[in-house]
Amino acid sequence: MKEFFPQIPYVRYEGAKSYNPFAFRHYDPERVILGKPMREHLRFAMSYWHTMCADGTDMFGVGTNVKTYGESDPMEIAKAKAYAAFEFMDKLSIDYFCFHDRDIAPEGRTLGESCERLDIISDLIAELMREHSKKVLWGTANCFGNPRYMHGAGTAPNADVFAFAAAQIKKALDVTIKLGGQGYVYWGGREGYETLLNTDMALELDNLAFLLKLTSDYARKKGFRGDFYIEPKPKEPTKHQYDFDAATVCGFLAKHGLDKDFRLNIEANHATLAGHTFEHELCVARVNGAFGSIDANQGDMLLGWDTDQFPTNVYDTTLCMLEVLRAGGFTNGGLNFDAKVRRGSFTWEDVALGYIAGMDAFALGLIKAAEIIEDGRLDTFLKERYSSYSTGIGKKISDRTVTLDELDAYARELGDITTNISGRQEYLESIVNDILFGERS
Ligand code: XLS
Ligand code: CA
Ligand code: CA
Repeated sequence: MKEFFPQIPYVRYEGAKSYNPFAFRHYDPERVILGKPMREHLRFAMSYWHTMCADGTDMFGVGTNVKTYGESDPMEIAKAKAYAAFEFMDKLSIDYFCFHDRDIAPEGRTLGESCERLDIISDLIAELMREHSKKVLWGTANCFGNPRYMHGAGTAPNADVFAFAAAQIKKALDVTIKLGGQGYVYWGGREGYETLLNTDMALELDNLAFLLKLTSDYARKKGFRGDFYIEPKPKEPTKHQYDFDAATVCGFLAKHGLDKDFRLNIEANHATLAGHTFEHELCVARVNGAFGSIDANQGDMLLGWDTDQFPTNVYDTTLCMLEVLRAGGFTNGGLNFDAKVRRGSFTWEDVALGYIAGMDAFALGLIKAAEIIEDGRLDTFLKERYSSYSTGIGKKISDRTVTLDELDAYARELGDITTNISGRQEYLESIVNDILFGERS
């Protein structure tokens, strides 16, 4: 079998003292944290699009890393790419991958030809999955790249485009089911708008909900047991993306009766673009019973767009993993590296080093989040902060047994409120620092 990446060795855990760049310093797959191996907590996935397809092209220049795998015919490239993908996942100890239909097989001249190409390549991928023991975290359809989707897919003003998108998603679901995918993502792509002068927002949103219902019902009928995810993003490519943030999406799902069947795929970079922290978006998902999966990356606070960088900020990964642990961990979801190296990091070694950095940052985040829970000071503080709801009038509020008249009478007796206690934010932040960098760590 041809080796595509002889320059990348099999990456193993060597411990925090190792200087080997091609070793994990924190990700020790079998190490048990809070009763579960790290591998099962983290469920790392490779994104097929960034890793196997994106070559560094940006609006100012062509690619800097060739990703044709020694072939020139599009279908031969797709086959070689599949072999290369499994070699890469093996070398990085990654168990899952995520893909768009068009990442794995090139679009044909007609929808029929595109579907045939997907059948051929997904047969090969199914075989490679068995051979290499890999799983699909989620699949999706690229309903944004082709010019036909210039005005959106499910929200397009042109009914033919809606029909085309529905058919494309139907096939992407077929392929996801065939490959045993544990999830299916609907990212809004170009589902949004630039100006209300040419947009019927109510019609577009209703159509989008109908498309989700139609296609998710189809998948359930075909026996799909995994999760459907919506992936919030506030802007880019359109000025107003309809799936702005977790709260917007939860409201949309509830309004259209989709909240029972859909969860959220939260991406770190999209959270910060929406003006939220990553952990805020995860918490909104969790408290709405919609926590599902994560696109692991990070943005650049000085840039206003979606840079999809490999996540290396351990403060963020710690607070993220704290949310994941509080949500009870992943069920069908996992950590998909929707991340790419910078254009100037143009070698395959850089791609591998990006994954190692990201996987180690999340492994460390998991270790530290578990320490925060075991330390208990944050949880104790939180419990104490809301303790007024466990006795007296607070207990009655919690039990929902209080009446408005009772609250009125009680409040009139209070005089001025003298029972507020400090929020202690600075102290709590120092506890996090203590756990991240302190003597005990
Ligand atoms: C783009 C999105 C996209 C989805 C999958 O910003 O992150 O890559 O995750 O279509
Ligand atoms: Ca994403
Ligand atoms: Ca992104």
